[in-house]
Amino acid sequence: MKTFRLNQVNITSEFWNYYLDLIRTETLPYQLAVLKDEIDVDVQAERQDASLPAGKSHAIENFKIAAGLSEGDHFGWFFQDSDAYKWLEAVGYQLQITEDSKLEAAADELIDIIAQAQESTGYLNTYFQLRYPDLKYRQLYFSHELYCAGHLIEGAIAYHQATGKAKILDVALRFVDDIAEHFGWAEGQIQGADGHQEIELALLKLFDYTGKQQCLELANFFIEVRGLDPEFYRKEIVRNVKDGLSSDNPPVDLTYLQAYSQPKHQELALGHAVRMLYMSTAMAKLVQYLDNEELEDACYKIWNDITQRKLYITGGVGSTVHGEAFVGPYDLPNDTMYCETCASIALLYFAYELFKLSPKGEYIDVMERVLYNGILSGAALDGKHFFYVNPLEVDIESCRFNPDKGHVKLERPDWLGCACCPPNFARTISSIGTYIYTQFEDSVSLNLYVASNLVTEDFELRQETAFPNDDSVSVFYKGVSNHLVLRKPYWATEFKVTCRGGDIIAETFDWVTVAVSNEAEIEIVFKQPLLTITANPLVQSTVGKVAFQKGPFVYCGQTLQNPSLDRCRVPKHFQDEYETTLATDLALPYSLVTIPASKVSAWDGLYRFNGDSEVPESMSLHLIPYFLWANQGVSGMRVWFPKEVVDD
Ligand code: FUB
Ligand code: ZN
Repeated sequence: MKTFRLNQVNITSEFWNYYLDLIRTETLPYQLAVLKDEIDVDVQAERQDASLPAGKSHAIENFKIAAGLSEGDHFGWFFQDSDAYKWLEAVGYQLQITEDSKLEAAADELIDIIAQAQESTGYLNTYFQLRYPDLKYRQLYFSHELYCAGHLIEGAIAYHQATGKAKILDVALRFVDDIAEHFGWAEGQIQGADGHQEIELALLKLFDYTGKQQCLELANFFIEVRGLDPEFYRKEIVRNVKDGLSSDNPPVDLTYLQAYSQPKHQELALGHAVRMLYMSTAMAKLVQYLDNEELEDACYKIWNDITQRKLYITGGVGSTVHGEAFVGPYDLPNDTMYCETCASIALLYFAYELFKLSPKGEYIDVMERVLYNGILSGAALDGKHFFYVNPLEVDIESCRFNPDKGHVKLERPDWLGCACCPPNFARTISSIGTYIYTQFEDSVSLNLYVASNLVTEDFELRQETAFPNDDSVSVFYKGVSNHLVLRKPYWATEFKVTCRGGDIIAETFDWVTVAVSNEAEIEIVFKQPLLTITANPLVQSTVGKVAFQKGPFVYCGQTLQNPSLDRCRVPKHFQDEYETTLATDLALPYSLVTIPASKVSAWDGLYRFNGDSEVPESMSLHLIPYFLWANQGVSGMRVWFPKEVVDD
């Protein structure tokens, strides 16, 4: 199995090109200006807590100070460096698909600064270099040094792949050497892992890219060592206090950072959602290189725990702000949830690695769900405003007054003090081309319907479609004999495949396999009706409610179009009585869905006793794709709608 390089996949889809162009021409220049503190933007803390850094980014200034090019102190989170690395990674992906000399020059300038900030040993982390040089690699419980190293590695690979310029890759490789010297099984080496996973998956990418065995071994080491000694972090803290290096003595929460046991023995998605999913991604990646049944089994168990019990319909994960974490099964509150954009991104990565391991449609289904919903909602259509938290229900007054919702923002801020999500969005969407096709031993799968051309040495494959705004896809194939495995999305009805020059040789509920030789033309036609979604009744927050989906998009209602949204009830036995219009009032065209609904009336005071048989008034409920919400100003919003209470 292998994925195709981004420069082999030329995206022609209007929908996706909107994002690709937006990120290259608007988002990345904007993000760079923010990272350089060059523009006046409103940088908000990600949640209500006056002690959190906000107000400016300072990410690039931190590198300049560490490089001796500027003076001052470190500002921002101890992982602020990673914002710049993720930006660089996004630039790397963009340059693989489109030339942009301005962006490349800006990236080169940043790389020069980063390279100068690196110590002669290879170590590179501006927070520790500037603030706590004596604590390097000694506070792994929170330090994020290896997390930042991981993002440096990913950025370096993407940029090297795009430009062939080795400078940043050399920086990354020298840092890896330094890490390999300090961490490992040998006596005197550190036998512990970074509190925030990321290095593991990055090292595996680096192994993929360079073939360096050291990277595979180190990735395996970090996966194996995690949770091996549950006392590791406590001992580290005690040692620092004893050595007079730090007075910090925080309580250690091993579940939060998934170090309560070794990953191969973990079965549940617990703790901080992004950490959990970066780790799971690395686990699923590792078993593609090293046989490890226990680890593989753990991946499937974690996957099932998430998708069967802990996944929001929007592809969001992480039900609580406390620790930005997973909680117990079926606990999916719609209005206090976390659903960090990064967590959905991490779930996309995990899903795709599992798909490569075991090509089942369910992985692509989830991948597509997070992509079109929980990830796209992370950025505004102008590419310059970002959500960190992606709610499924927003009541304006409640968000203003209820401190339990202090993290739920009504509009996407310009930037965030903890800016992990904005550049994560940019790098992930810029690499969309990776997810469309996958090469297996004797077949190519078409995972996502995205108008594009795939060109390899052996064949050319073209998808022509206006999907998601159309119900058909034409596939043109030219090249060696092959099997094309076409995904049958679960949301599509009447999925029909007709071939000219190819034969359908197998069909399951989620795939159609077509044998092709030389040249073939395949026509796929399907329907994307409005689907009503009901959650397992064990999910208390959605009892008696339904949500709507059309094609890959989950829908939501906004108070802007539906002033009585919070009193709205949808028909109990909803049939097909809805209208669809192609709306063009936003930068991207979308299907506006209108359904007949009713609204109940409110009264003065709170309670009435012994019921009341008031007749609800009818209304039309206007629904838009969830990812588009909050693009037209402050608005209440909801994804789940209570059903009408009527006698059967
Ligand atoms: O800790 C680094 C990043 O910041 C995490 O992945 C996010 O959840 C945010 O806490
Ligand atoms: Zn984030």
